[in-house]
Amino acid sequence: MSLIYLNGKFVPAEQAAVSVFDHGFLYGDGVFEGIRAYGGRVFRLEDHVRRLFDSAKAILLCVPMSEEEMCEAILETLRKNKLRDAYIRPIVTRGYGDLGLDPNKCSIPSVIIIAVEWGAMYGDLYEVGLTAISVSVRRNAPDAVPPNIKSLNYLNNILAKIEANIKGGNEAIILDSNGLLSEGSGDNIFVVKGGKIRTPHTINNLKGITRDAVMELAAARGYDLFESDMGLFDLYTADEVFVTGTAAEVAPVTKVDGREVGNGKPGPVTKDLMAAFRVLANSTGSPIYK
Ligand code: PXG
Repeated sequence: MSLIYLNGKFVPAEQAAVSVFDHGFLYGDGVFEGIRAYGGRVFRLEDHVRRLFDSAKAILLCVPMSEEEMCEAILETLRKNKLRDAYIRPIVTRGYGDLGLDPNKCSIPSVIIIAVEWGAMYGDLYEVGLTAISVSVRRNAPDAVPPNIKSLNYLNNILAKIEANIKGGNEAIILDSNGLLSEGSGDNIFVVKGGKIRTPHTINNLKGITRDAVMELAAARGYDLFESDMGLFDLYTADEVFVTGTAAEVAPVTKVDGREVGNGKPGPVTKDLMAAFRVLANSTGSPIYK
């Protein structure tokens, strides 16, 4: 039975509960992170915790602990559960309030950390590649719910995922209201054309930590990589497309809206970066056990 960190205590999973009056539940008023541990090390722990605190700051939510304390609580949750390869989900909600949406009625945020054993997300799709579908639902505008906030309100992404599921895709490609590429339902997107790698600016997507890592790896390997606005045409005519995310890692996309990407197989740049990411993820990170 796994142990959940709940407001400073470790509680057996079946007893780990928050109130139905928690505004995280009532309004999606809260923030979260998705973090991986590989072989006893947490990948980019400080970056994830920084983003969690940035998301909280953007919604004027004060996390009742320091970033260092949050890192330590995450490591302790992994130790309590004797985990080495894991998926970690820290959550901070507005906390207990009344049925009104005013966050001022909530005095104490809830802090939860869930950690579970976790392997690869897409199985043999890493060899075959994902089938992606551009969906009709648009990414939240930066002046609505900024897509940079990893908030507990994921309905925009869930609607996109539902549409991709219905249309037979493994992942959704979401455009913004101007028709520019933003991201997948849970990952960032990269396009390779003529040896150059491009990814959207982060105004309309989550500032992905895997995205950052892949950009660093690409630079170190001498690839020409830059951020740019792109549309469906760039996807349809790409040599290679891949997505990046904590869950997805680096995953090839070999079909978009019925069009084969390149020759319909994962391309050389994608494969190179997949391998480089695997090495990085398995050789760096904050040690769980000293
Ligand atoms: N965009 C969105 C909307 C995300 O939710 C990413 C990009 C990639 O960011 P990172 O920092 O992880 O490289 C995410 C992260 C899941 C799952 O269960 C999804 C994410 C993370 C963990 C689990 O599908 N998405």
